Amino acid sequence: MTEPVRQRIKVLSEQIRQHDYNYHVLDAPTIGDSQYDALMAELLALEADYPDYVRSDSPTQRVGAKPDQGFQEVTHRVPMLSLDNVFDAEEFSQFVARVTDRLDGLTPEWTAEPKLDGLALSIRYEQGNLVQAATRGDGQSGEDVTANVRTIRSIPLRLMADSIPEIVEVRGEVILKKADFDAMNARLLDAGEKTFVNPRNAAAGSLRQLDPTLVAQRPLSFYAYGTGELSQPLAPTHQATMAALKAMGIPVNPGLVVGDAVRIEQAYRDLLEERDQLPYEIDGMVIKVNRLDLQTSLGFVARAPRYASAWKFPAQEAATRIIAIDVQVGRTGAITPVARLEPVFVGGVTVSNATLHNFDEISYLDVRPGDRVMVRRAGDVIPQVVRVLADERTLNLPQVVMPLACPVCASPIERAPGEAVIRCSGGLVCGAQRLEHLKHFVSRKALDIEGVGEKLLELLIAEGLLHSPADLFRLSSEQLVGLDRMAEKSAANVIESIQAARETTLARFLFALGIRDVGEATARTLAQHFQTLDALMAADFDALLEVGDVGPIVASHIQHFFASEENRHVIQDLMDSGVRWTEPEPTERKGPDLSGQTWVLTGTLETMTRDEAAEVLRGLGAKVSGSVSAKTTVVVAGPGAGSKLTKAESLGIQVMDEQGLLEFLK
Ligand code: JCF
Repeated sequence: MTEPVRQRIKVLSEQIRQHDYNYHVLDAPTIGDSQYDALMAELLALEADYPDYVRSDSPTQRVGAKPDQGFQEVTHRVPMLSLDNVFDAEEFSQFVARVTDRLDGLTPEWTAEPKLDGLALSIRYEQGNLVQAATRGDGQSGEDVTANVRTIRSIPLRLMADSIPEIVEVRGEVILKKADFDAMNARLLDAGEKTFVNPRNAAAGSLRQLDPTLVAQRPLSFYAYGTGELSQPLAPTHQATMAALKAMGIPVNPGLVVGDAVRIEQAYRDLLEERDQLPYEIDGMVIKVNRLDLQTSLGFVARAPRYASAWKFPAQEAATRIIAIDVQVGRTGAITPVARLEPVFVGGVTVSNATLHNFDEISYLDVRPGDRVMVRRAGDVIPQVVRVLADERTLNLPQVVMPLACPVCASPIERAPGEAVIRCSGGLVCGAQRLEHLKHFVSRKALDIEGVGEKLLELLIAEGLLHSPADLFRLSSEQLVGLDRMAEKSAANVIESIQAARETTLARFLFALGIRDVGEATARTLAQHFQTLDALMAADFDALLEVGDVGPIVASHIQHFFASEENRHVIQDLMDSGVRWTEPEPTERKGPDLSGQTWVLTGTLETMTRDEAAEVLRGLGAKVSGSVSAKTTVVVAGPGAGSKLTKAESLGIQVMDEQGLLEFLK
């Protein structure tokens, strides 16, 4: 009678193990969360009824008891090495030259992988079972964190492959993915607990938490990057070692590149570009000699191997001092506090301003002018103040007070219930809002008026020549000459480009109006859905909700916008000034139907810009994405295409060049 139960427990355990592997290692789950939960629930119920059948490697047995006295010390049988660093292409070449020299001129093959910014961990398997996990410590000995590591879902409690060496030590990095970090901090904040300053600290703090039940609630991940003690070799190269670990059920970083030094240098540039899109934080790229026998013959100096190096990225956080806190008024009246900084080099550029988002953020951070702070700049994102270096505040600094009136036009300030943002109520009466509004109107993705920039707009506003967008179309070159020392020829050019911009599209026009929350993509969807401006203006709330990606908030912003007498006047004025577009033809499309397809454009195109190509593809129903994944239908690659092309090739996705695209569209 109990044999079927034992059998069922075994089957369930194996199924769950397989699903863990599909999810964490292959990144390709075959069932949904609720089905997974159901399997787990059935197993838990059976084990509760038959405690004798509970095995220590059962998927239910990840959370164990708290160790009595702190963590035990573990001596690493093979030391855990750290890495030497290089910081630029020059130092990278020197590293390559040094290694090549030591190999008597043999040109080695290299590997490159993202350098995960987490916490190094060694996991020991004996007869395929996880028996011990230890932190790096000083490289010679670390702390026994086995009970905590058992709670990490992506780490198998038992290895999967058929023939496994008696002893396998896996070395890798424990990390928190960016999304998991954000969610975890939000939860901690909700619970009134202390939050972590970055994913690395959160991963380290979680792993060194004494109570495994608490660790189990922290969404830690693990990626292997090598091995420690092995009772027999796994493979002859680093690349093959990673493949062997993956086959045993260990997650390995998917971003491994293999090639000569030129290929590695290209991989560095690609990775730097992709950095912000990756789901986890990285602080550089690890470069290794691929062949393990060559690694061994190169040996190591002090605590780092000669065969490897970390090519570091520019730091994304740096300390500096706040000189002052100013406020800026945006296009929609939103008032944003801005920190003026002592210039600091961070994220690859010198930064002297950082956003503080809103006044709630200022009180939350308790940041004051004069404070030393950490500033973060990631990719194209606006630099931000992430925390105050509280220990370094020596004087009594004044707190920032929230303004009651707009600092530009003195109109009263409003705050919508439940919103953190405060806004100037002045609308287009406010000079700052008017300037931002006009800047947006002429910008590249709106009416795209070349030659009209912030400086000229400021001058025109100051001269009283520009109140609303339509005023632009009434300007004459005589009015421009002399402004900002503008010559007749350039004044004529500006007027010409303003006049040319009257010919536009409905999508661009809608975007240019600057309706709150109506970005480029929403404007395009609205134009496609309603076809005409009149139809959109006549749409009621429910009709707006029928549009994909328009929710109640956006719908109410749209209604609010068109309900305003003043806005309707601005629109009429623009039409009267000759702004026009050809209404899209309702059904007929000139080209293949690309509905449901996802296209990616990369590299440079010659006969058109990428934006123009994207517009054509969207017109045919395709979605145009910035990154390549298994869901990508076609990648169009021009000269200079990098990692996106490589990825498309490795995923077997159709690739075409510009010529191919033009043929295809015919
Ligand atoms: O991703 C990492 N942080 C990382 C660290 C990757 C590696 O391949 C490493 C490492 C530390 C030491 N390899 C060694 C030998």
